[in-house]
Amino acid sequence: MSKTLLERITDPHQLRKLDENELTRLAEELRQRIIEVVSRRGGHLASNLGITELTVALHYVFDFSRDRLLWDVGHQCYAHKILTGRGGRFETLRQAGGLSGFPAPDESPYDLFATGHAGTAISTAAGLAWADQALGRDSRVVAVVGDASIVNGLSLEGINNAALLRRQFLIVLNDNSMAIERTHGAMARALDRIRMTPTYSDIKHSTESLLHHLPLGSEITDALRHIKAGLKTTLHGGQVFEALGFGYYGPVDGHNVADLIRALRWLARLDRPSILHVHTVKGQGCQYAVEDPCRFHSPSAWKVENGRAVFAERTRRTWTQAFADALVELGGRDERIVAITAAMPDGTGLVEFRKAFPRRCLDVGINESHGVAMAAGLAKAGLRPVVAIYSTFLQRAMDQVFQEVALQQLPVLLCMDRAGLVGSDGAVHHGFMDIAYLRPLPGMVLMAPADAAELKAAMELALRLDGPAAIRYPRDEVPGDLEGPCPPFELARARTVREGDDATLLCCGSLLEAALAAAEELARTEGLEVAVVNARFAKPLDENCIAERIASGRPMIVCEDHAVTGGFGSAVLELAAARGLDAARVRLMGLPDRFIPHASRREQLAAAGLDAEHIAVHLRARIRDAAESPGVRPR
Ligand SMILES: Cc1ncc(C[n+]2csc(CCOP(=O)(O)OP(=O)(O)O)c2C)c(N)n1
Repeated sequence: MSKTLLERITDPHQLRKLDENELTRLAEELRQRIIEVVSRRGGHLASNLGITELTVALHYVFDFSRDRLLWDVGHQCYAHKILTGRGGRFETLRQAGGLSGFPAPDESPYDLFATGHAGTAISTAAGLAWADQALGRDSRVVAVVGDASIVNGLSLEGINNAALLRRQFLIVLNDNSMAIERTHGAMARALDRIRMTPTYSDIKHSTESLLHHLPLGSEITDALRHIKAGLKTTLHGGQVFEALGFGYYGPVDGHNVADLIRALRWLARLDRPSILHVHTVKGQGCQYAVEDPCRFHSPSAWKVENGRAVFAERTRRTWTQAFADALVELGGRDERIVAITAAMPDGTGLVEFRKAFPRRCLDVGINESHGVAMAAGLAKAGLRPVVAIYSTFLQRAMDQVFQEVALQQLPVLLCMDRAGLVGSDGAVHHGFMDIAYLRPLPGMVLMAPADAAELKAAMELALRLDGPAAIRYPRDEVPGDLEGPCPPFELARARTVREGDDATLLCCGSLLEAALAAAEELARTEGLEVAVVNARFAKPLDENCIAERIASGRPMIVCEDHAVTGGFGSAVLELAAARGLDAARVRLMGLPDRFIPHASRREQLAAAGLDAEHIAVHLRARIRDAAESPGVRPR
């Protein structure tokens, strides 16, 4: 059987041997391969399907073994991975030990930065361009940025600076008019207007007829200059970029390999910063993904039945759903509540709230710092803003949490989804340090509920406070509710959920279920009685409860789905130091001081020792140590 084009291409240099028809076929084969693997592994689908022709054209025109290619966010790099020698391993996408779903320099020299957060490509590309020029290297630089990411503050900072470069520098604006949902905002409106105008191809054809009337022997470069002039006069949208000092070219049909190659060839030779505006369709070539690009932005595995994608039913509610339900209920009780998302209404669970209260839900685009600063403004004016955000993306807005929110002591509630290990998105998405960066802020109330009822109770308390608060919960299913009714959250009050004299498990957040299982296991197998305390607060601590348990001299293990460095456990040790307590029998279990790669969340928790089994082993060892050396400080 003859090999497919995809099987024949093991190195991007081999693309040059293909003609335009074959390149188009290759783009289609890439698309099919991506659908086949993502439908089994889960991952980013729609954005990757929209960019196969562009990826082929980029690798055809440039030589990225020496030129520089930066993907903004990086979630759209699957075709690039397959073309750069990783096709054979593509099957392992996002699995433990397999390929990452994002650019990964440890996989290939074709991936320059490990990324996953939006808005950075233009800045890093500018740095590379500047350095290459200073070091006398003649590499060409290309940054591919989506229409939603180009409005990110960081992208605009990069554009502002890159425009000053005196050398080739190309930004490819991949415009599919979508972030995860449709994009909003002034830039989206401007890009929409350009969408209404003819494409590069339309203009090229009309320009070509004009060229027939030019004197024979005209150079093709002259012709292209005319095309460019035609584009410039027709499309005022590009004038924004032109005014900033960029050459603007487009829009080009991003699914037409021949047009893309022609435009890229021209731009590769320019010795000034330029922008190529490409129109693509999110989900291209896959009907269900085109029809519902939001659902297929980053789906879990699915099967196709009668042409429709069918997903496995979830047995338990997710934390995101629990948050969504609680917010709708609380929003019904208090009309001052306004919800804010940075381009992630679906992922953060705001869709239901938006349906119920459309005028009280704001999507600010991929602009977390703006979202938080805006929340501060809303709070100052008397509303109760709830910022629904992934822990990892709140990092972007750290300074606004400090200055606009905490320093003013404004009642902004930060609801941090994906706190802790996130599974197959891997190192770039873990919410592993929110406690560490929020804890030093004076007046910040930082809560970690253990089940759905506690999440709602934590939100109720936060919405009664006069100052800032944050609540963290993971990307996971919510555990079954703790026994008995959920007592309301009281500031700095922990909740003891199991009594016992042999040791204490002090747990912050969603690991409580694993901690309880470990305690049950020790009771069942060895008759040991371990107290389990649900801390509820990472700040302010229930100081008396915790200090008493440390002072008892019984072994204590502190568990959290957060970096040990700077986390809840650190706060416990700070308390012990402040009170002059002997903390020799306190042990911290949390995330280690290394980046944790992609795998399932369950695998990651086990690797970090944060599952019931590891907690039980650790607990048993600490109780044994204490029994063997009563009164002696364990080492
Ligand atoms: C700082 C940050 N906020 C939010 C996200 C979540 N996110 C991942 S992809 C995406 C949409 C990106 O849209 P666009 O840049 O237009 O690229 P497309 O997927 O349309 O190709 C979002 C919001 C992120 N990766 N980084």
